[in-house]
Amino acid sequence: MKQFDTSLYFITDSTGYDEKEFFCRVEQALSGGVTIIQLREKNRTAREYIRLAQGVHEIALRYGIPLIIDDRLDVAMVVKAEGVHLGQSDIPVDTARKIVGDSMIIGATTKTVEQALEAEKNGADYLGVGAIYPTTTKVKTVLTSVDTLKDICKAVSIPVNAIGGLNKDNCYILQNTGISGICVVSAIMKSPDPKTAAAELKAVSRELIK
Ligand code: TZP
Ligand code: MG
Repeated sequence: MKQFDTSLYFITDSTGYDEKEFFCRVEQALSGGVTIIQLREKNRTAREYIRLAQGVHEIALRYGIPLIIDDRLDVAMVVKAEGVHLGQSDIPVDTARKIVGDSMIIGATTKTVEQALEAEKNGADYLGVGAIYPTTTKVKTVLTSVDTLKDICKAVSIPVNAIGGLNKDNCYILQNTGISGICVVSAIMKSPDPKTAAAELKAVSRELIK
């Protein structure tokens, strides 16, 4: 059985940072206590994506934290990442599961109970649900209500994480929803102090899910 903790799920965004600064921020976030990390790159060639993934994986392995690759199963396999995250227009979850077998973590983005049940049935290990709040991160998404989030948590037995515009001051609306954790990009990535930001968010998340 795969063991992973989604309580503080950090999604990277290298936009605006050179490689040195990006890796430095990733390391600071890990030292602040993120429990799982996703490399999310939308405008990279496969080779650039692989290079960045290798760099992030090296750091994440030192902290014993699983690396998830967004969108690209091939990149995840090449760098031997612990997992892949698939959206509704990426490789279908059941196809990915057939290719990688049981050991790789597969996450799925879902916005409705139907999508969530389908992803679970097809072999997803966890779900990301949102956007809960409007986000400044570049993404094609619509808002998901807290009621829908709650319904999804009730409907499935795999971990469900909330995502979208979350920061330490606005997570309170996620109380009693049944989530297993929060996903954040900018609250850590754009913080002047990613380590402290991660530590504070982890405390908030642990409080929410206890
Ligand atoms: N999916 C829904 S919202 C989002 C993604 C990838 C971006 C979340 O970024 P932030 O900066 O935490 O709002
Ligand atoms: Mg995707």
